[in-house]
Amino acid sequence: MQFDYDDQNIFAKILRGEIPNNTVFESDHALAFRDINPQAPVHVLVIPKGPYMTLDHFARDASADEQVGFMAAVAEVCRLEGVEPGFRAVANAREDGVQDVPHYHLHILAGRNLGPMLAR
Ligand code: DGP
Repeated sequence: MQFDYDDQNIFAKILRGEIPNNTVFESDHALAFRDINPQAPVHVLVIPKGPYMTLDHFARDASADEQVGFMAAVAEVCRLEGVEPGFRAVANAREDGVQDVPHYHLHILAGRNLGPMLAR
């Protein structure tokens, strides 16, 4: 699989500080910020700082430090957002996954019962 990262995507612009965001957490390897169109009371996007398009791209090519750093950011977001009653983590990828922004991001959704996983 060939991954051609587009550095003009909106999350690349957020990482460069060209577009503002509502930051929840930031580390050397990851940025977490509130989704502009929240689908639940808590809707945070966690993104790696490196140029990865999708979860499978990140899992294949990111270094161990980047992967550990990313998951540590997920843990920190869960702690900060108080998701004890439960949450959902979603990573959309490519066309069939209906991914709009081609920079890997994990949606963290919480704050209400999220219902069935997929709408029919
Ligand atoms: P996906 O379909 O998985 O690629 O989701 C992309 C999400 O990104 C979608 O829920 C809306 C959010 N989003 C798009 N543009 C912006 C933006 O400029 N700022 C923020 N905070 N979120 C954005």
